[in-house]
Amino acid sequence: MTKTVILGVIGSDAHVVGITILEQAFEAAGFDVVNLGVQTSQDQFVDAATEHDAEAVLVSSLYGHAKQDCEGFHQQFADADLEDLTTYIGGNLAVGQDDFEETRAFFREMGFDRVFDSETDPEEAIEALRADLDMRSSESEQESQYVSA
Ligand code: B12
Repeated sequence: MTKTVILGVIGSDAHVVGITILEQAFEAAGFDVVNLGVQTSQDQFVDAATEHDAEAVLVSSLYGHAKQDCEGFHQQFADADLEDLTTYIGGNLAVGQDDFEETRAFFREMGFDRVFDSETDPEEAIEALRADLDMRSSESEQESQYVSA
């Protein structure tokens, strides 16, 4: 079954080239992509995920304000009963040349399942998402078998 992913650039960020490439790459890989474009609010991500019954949300941020823009992001999904959604973030997530492992740890702590830097090849994210979604569906199949047994 085709999996739907929501894609957007969060906050006031207007860098559009990266998500255009990601949109094309994910579509070519067989995903249904809902591209919310630049300057997307947290509410718009949540509304789109609900409306399209999405499997994953991919957040892009290039201008260095991702930490502020993502505050409360996962709480909003939890409030909408979407806490099981797979969430990725990528781009230039911090201002300047911070140690990316620290940046990754920060966003993982915030609740993102995976955190990618600006050198990421879209294929890497596609492979990761395929693996994560397959894992999730086989886990829930196992759970439902267990529950029904
Ligand atoms: C073009 C550009 C602009 C253009 C944007 C035009 C447009 N509408 O897109 C303009 C001139 C408007 C602009 C403005 C600004 N910019 Co600018 N911009 C760039 C620049 C030169 C290229 C960005 C780009 O298109 N790259 C090409 C695409 C293909 O790569 P990408 O965007 O990185 O995306 C890839 C990866 O990051 C990754 N990725 C991205 N998101 C995600 C998400 C997920 C889930 C995954 C898996 C992967 C992923 O995959 C993408 C595809 O391969 C970069 C520097 C650079 N060389 O990257 C600076 C840069 C991003 N800008 C920067 C800044 C600071 C700004 C401004 C704040 C400047 C200012 N003071 O006004 C403003 C912000 C305006 C705003 N509201 O957003 C900084 C950010 C610094 C930081 N984060 O520490 C950079 C890095 C320049 C720098 N070295 O200082 N910018």
